[in-house]
Amino acid sequence: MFKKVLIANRGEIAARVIRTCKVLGISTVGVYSEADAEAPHVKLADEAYLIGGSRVAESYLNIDKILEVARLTGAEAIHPGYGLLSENAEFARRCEQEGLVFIGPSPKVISQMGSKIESRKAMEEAGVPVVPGITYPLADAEEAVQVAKTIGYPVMLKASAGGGGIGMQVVRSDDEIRKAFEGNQKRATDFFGDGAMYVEKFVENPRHIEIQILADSLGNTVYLWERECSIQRRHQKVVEEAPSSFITEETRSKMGAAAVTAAKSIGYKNAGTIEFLVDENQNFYFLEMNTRLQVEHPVTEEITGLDLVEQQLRIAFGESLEFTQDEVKREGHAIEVRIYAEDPKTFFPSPGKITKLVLPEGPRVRHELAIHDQSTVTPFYDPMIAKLVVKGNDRTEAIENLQNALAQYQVEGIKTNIPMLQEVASHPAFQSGDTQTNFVDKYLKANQKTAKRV
Ligand code: MV4
Repeated sequence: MFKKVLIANRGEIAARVIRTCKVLGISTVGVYSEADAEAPHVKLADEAYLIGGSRVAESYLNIDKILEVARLTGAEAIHPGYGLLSENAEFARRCEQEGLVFIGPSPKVISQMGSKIESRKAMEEAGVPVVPGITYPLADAEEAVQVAKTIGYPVMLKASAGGGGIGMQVVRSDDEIRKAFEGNQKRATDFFGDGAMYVEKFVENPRHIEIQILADSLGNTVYLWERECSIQRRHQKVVEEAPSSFITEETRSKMGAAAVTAAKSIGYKNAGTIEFLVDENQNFYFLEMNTRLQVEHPVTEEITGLDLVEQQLRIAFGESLEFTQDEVKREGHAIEVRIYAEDPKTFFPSPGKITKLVLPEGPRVRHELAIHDQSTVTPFYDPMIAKLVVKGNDRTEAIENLQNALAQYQVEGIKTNIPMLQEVASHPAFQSGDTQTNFVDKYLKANQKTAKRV
């Protein structure tokens, strides 16, 4: 196993990766920005280095600086966490050039899956179901109108480089496409430096269900069941759970097999996630592939008993998976909620100093923390400050544990979304499993008030 690993990230994910490294006897190198001098991950790492200013462009995205720290400390591998440089093909390539192991797939696979058009094309060729649509960039709005004629309205106009809903719009007529095309293309160009657009059929009331896979460098690939992540607000996930209460055993095994096919067809290596849209009739369609560890990985760990960071490290070191598909466990039900430092009424970030932090305890409660009592939440980074993960023998028990844990959770000094999470957990629609992607707009009071204002 590696002796020393650099963690090119911050917050709860850096702390999470360091924890597993400690268990495996791997020495850890942290990096941090000026704003993060007192952050938990700096204290947890065996050694940590200041790499620049508070803004991510000056520190956590500074490839040269991070590679310099790796060189100086003798780290053998870099774990990128999620966000930041985790899906940056250039960073993965630079690691390779420096003789460092990037804990992730090859740069080629990262860029292929980073393009929605390229990934749709690869999946279609591999026989993985994709939403009906095209796999080449549109020349202009008129071409989009022509394609919409063949697939039928409503369609979705999407940016190939898209993320967070940017450059994406549902359109229901020729005129709407003509009105929407240029604006979305411009937004995609401004945000991603890539204005390639495509269209696909709009799936009504879908669920977002993703399959976790593990693939080693020897060609072994397994799926670790699914996560249901339909409850989102403006493309920010809020609640994730495993298993999904919606899909049948038959859909589950078909989606798992499709995810394994997808990973094998591109020569994937690492932990990875294949996102699918699932419609009301259990039809599923490839949406995109995430070539990193995800925020919501703990729910998969809770039901399988596996440590996904450990698996990533073993795979990156060249080890073979130690279990087969039949040996992957699925036990109980796990739910994760994301705790954001935000005003529950306006949803604006709420930076400040945490004056009191009381965490619920218990055998079925797990915390992933980016904060501690007296720590300061700065406006420079993602406002997610913690994740609460609960388990139960079944979904009902997990929801009960979630409600109890949320009731005991105390954060003072900053505002958090805990009231909104309590509203979700106690909502009859959530409890009955009616968790479609429109859940927040449809059921949550606080959101409905602001939705009208913005
Ligand atoms: C869709 C869709 C319906 N039909 N594509 C949103 C984020 C981006 N990654 C893809 N998204 C969607 N793509 C087709 N063809 C609906 C969404 C969507 C959505 C998907 C998952 C979770 C929440 C969502 C909220 C709004 C729209």
